Amino acid sequence: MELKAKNILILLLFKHVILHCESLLQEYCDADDEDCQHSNNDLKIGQLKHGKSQHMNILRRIRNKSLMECAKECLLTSQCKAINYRKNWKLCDALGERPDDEAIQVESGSVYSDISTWPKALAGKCADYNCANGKKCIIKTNGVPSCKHAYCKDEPPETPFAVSTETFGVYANLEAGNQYKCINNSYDLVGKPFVICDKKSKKWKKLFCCVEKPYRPRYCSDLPRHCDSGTYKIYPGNSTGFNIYCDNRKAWWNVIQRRKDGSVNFYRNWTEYEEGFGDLSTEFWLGNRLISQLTLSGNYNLRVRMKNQEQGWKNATYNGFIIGNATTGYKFQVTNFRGGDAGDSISSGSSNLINNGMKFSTYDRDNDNHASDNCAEKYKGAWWFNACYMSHLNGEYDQNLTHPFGIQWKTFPGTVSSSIMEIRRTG
Ligand SMILES: [Ca+2]
Repeated sequence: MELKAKNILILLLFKHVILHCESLLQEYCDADDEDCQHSNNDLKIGQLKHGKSQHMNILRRIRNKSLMECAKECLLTSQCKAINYRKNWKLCDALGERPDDEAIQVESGSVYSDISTWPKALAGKCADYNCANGKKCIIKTNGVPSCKHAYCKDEPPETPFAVSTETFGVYANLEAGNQYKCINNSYDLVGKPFVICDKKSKKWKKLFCCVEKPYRPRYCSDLPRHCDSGTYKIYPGNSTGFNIYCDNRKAWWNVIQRRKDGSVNFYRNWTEYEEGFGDLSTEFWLGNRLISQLTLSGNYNLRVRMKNQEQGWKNATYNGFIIGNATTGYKFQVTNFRGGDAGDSISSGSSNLINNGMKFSTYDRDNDNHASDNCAEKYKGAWWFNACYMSHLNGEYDQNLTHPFGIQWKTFPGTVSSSIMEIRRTG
């Protein structure tokens, strides 16, 4: 009985709202939007706050929607509490929790409406179907409701020394590209001026950082720590600069090699290994010339991170990493093994297999210690071969291969599926 009384009260309230708002609602309906134009008591329309909008916590910004469709999108979207609707732009914002009342601003041409004042029935079969944060309800072709990713559920990342240039606030749709600029011209914007909600990871990605001028890092560790891992141009020595992948994990590391998916062929000749190849965002070899140039310009540590199916990620770190110049055959040297759960497969093992101290070898330049074999040719890669190796991280990418073929690190048994070789300046 109590429930029934409550329902009647709600109906009466809606009726009041509709009578009161109908003329106002009309002006927000498009001429060809029949549903909206002829909304009546069956559609208990929300309370509209004219000339208002919420500029924070915008879960989704959807273009080309009518007001009704906008309310529907909000009902489908998990965590959606209200909408902004801008008639002139046909622009719909599905809004998350309002941080405080001050988050509602004056904005002419916008209406704000709390979603609780709209009938759930607008969402059809999705009306009582709850999706997890970050998702929206969709009706599959067989008529059954289901959830799919629609926005980044986390807060957008911090952007030191930068401000958003989005007129209507930062929004979180999958693939949203929110534009930013640096606070003033004492900063250079490095990268692309966007923060995006990445479609693949469903997480925010910051594609830039604002760095105090002049921007001329000699190596990755000259970058401020608030910059994210990514590709940067560095200028070691008097060089004109080159692009490198900088990894920001507890400290800055310069990445010199990466394997992850077999998308790049690593069976290449001397010149290609000398100049570098591949794609800095996927798989690559930075190039012996540049690795040599970097490591001869200061003291570096080498860290190798590797993953295989059996054991997951493991690592090995070395002090004093140097690659000699071209006349030494890009000779490989580390001072000592510093530690790591992957074990040492560079400077220990059988003396005829230890890679430390060896020249680089490719199929077209046999600098190895094997009298009859060309190790690079035999193992379809290129490395600092002895006769032949304890480690070979430039081997053929094929998860079906087993030792001695494929990508190998002797003290980390199993074929490696991902590897990262990175170096860090220590002085
Ligand atoms: Ca040989």
